[in-house]
Amino acid sequence: MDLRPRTLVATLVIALAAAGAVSAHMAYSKSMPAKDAKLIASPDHVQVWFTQDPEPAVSQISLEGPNGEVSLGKTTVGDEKSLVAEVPATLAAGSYTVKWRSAGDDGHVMRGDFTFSIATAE
Ligand SMILES: [Cu+2]
Repeated sequence: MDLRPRTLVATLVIALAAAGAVSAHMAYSKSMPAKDAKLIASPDHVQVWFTQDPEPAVSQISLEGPNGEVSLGKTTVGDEKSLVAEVPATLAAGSYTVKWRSAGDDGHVMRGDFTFSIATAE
């Protein structure tokens, strides 16, 4: 390793930037229904797990279906760094997109979405 001061500083800057990029933002970890799941019955809730504890004040789960926006219950914090929202009505067959918005340790609001489908309604 080159131990000249300029090289050391450059190496340190690169190392810090890399560490920041890895740890800064919260991210989707898993969900129920799972991403790309093909269900045969309507789920009674949607739950999304993250890599950090979700901040309740900015957290929201919403759901779009074949007939537009589906109203969900209030988004609440669940177990093990998750958000949960009840699905009050039985969902018809079709393709659905879950959209989430939340923030983790650094306070940056992150958004993401994933889809699942229901083959037949119950
Ligand atoms: Cu961030």
